[in-house]
Amino acid sequence: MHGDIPPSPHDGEALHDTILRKLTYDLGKSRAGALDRDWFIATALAVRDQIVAPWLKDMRSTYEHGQKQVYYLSLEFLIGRLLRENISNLLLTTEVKAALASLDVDAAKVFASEPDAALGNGGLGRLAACFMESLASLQIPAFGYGIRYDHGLFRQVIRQGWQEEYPENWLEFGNPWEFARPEIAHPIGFGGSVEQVNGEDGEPHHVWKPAETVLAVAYDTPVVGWRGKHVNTLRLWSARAADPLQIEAFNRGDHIGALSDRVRAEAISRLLYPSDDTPAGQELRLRQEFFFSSAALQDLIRRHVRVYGSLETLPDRVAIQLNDTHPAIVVAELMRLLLDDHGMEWNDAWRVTQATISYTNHTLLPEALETWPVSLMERLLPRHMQIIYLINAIHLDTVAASHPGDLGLLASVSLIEEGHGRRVRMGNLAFVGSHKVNGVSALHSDLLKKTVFHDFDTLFPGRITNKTNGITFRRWLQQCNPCLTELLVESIGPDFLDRPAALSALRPLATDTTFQQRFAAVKRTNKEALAALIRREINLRVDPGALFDVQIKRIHEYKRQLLNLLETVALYNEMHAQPQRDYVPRVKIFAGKAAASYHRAKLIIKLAHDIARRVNRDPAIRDRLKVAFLPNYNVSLAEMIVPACDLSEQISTAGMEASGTGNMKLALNGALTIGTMDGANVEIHEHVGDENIFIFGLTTDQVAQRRAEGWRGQDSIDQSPRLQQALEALSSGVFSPDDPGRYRDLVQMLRDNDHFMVTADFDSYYDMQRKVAQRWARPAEWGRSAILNTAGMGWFSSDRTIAEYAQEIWQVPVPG
Ligand code: 26W
Repeated sequence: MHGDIPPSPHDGEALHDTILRKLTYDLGKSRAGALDRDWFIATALAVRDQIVAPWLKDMRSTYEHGQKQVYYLSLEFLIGRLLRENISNLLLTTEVKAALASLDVDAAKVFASEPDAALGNGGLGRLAACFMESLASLQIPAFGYGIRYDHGLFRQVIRQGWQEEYPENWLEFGNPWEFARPEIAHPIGFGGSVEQVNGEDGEPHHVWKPAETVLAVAYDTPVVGWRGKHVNTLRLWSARAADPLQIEAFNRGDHIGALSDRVRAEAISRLLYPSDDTPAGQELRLRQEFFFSSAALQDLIRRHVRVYGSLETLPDRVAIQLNDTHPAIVVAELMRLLLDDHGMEWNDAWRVTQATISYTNHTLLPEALETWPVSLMERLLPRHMQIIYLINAIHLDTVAASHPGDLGLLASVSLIEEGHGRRVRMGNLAFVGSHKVNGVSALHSDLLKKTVFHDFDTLFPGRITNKTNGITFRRWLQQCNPCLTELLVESIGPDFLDRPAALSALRPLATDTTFQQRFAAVKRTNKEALAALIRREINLRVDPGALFDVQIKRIHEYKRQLLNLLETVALYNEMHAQPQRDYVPRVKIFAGKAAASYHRAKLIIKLAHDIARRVNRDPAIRDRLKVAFLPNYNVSLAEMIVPACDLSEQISTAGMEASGTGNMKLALNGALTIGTMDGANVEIHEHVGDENIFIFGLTTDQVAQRRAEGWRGQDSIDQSPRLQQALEALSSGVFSPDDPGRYRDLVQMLRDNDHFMVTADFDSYYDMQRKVAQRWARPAEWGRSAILNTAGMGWFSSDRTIAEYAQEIWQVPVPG
């Protein structure tokens, strides 16, 4: 069936036997001595065997048919666990569970013992993982390229309410999914000098002589699509020193110095940068970016030349997508490889580069737009800096010719930022080197055109396009919410499993009382599981009958966890002031990590804990309000919280959240959203209908207007007695009796400045939360809205997003 690929040695053998064989011969363990973790590895290896033959077949067929391949370059892939995903996509879930049961092994424990691959910070990294799954599911030949960090995102421990960071060690017991490819090792240069030599053609040629060379070694993980129809590759690079040891130094007795080159080289793939805060200015970060960008290009060029011969045809066979500017150096590196290594003329090389590359922008926040000091670039990547200058000179000449005398325009579209210390603007480099540039929601793409890339949009009309983000429904519905999936299959048939838009067939059932009850029963089951987890993790009892109000995402001021917490305080005050009123019981659930250096975000975590401590123990509140902060948010925790959520908090300052994808996961699983007109909330609002979402707050334009008017937080606070009272409680130490001044500066910041407009949106948020409570008090109405959320989310499948990229950016066919 797979040509000359022999069948897996375990084909035809019961899965039970294969797992046992792996345990015995690959792990060297007996059944009696096996830990859950050992069973996980044995099971994963058995499952992996089933993946290999179709994987090799798909790769071969891509070349045989001359198919164009997509290369998704991302510094982050936030994958989570793979066992449940792989067996689900291979339609082996029942079989694997039965095999483990027959071995007297608890499948749930085996699944839970897989460590999360947390090679990402948040939305951008998780999007890359969803995209890889959708590419395989749509049978589009693709490679993901990234870094195999020894340590992913830090483990968050909460001590006395404060976040502490500890290294995460996902590879500690080995990674059964990957194949090490020590023979695939590309040399990556750093530093040194550029020599000009005269070639045989009499033209000057440039030769970069790096001072230092590090090897990029490939590790491949197969990515299985839905129904196992297609398998792609995630190729992650690990850094190795060219020389593992300086023998001479070692023999001299300098045992540490003998390893210094190796330690320096291998530092490149040691650790994921928690860069949601500010772009890490460290040189190491730039080394990481160049390391994986160059490895990816060398790899795909070698493959292309081997199969197709000439690099002139690169854009016909290769589409390179840059996930934000982290791999933007690819523009200069591809030019260098084409010019210096393959002898192409400048104009041809530029045409090939632009036609091959496209770039996705994920944030408008100015502090997150990458720039690198020219001096650093000149030292680390001297040839690239020359090429960037040349690209810039040609680019600025063209602009000057069409807009004579417009110096402001030249300054704004230059690849170099002049002024205090010259810097290379990676966003501008990515823009000019790409044929398409996209934002990640309709609003965000619109704002790209109006703000950061306004001048570029005028110069290159049509280059900026929108590709609204999506999520893979396999992980975020089928795998994380099997009860709901089963109910949906029973009610509307299995069509939606292959065609997410078919979820709309659910709409007529939204008013069906029996269906509402079944939908609610599924939610209840998921909430009971989450309640048990909350009890286990933070020793807090919560009532699964209460409204589960959820805010799960990175902790950042623009995401406004503080707004949610202030509303919690105001509600708490209200419960004391008006104890006889009817309040719907509510559990406020928070989870998320703060960047280690982001002090205010860490203070917000502390505030959540301080509020929780007081509210949860207050006998006057009884069970009507509970606050739970779940530590160490990651993909696996999200998979527990998402199916159990009633109310999804998407409350960023309008204009600041590029898209959001958690908003999609929660709504898909039947949560109602309370949110601002920001990111993809705008499109979720369109798809689920105005009466099934709670939109509040200032719009992007209103935010901009207030800022222009010199608005201050105090102006809003003066209008709101309720907010005054809440702020007074914080600044006087009601929630921090051990350190009454803990929140004084935070409150003062809200009065003086409040850049994120927490105070401006407070009243409308508070009022909207009361409408949420009213709806909750009418279960049939809530149930109807919840069902209509699930029914309306089909469009937000990452299959739809990827199909749009394929057709409009990559020019690759979407089979089927
Ligand atoms: C300074 C704040 C900040 C926040 C995030 C700086 C940098 C980042 C990341 C590097 C970029 C990122 O993760 N962006 C997120 O990308 C998601 C996928 O497109 C979007 O859904 C999120 O809205 C966006 O914040």
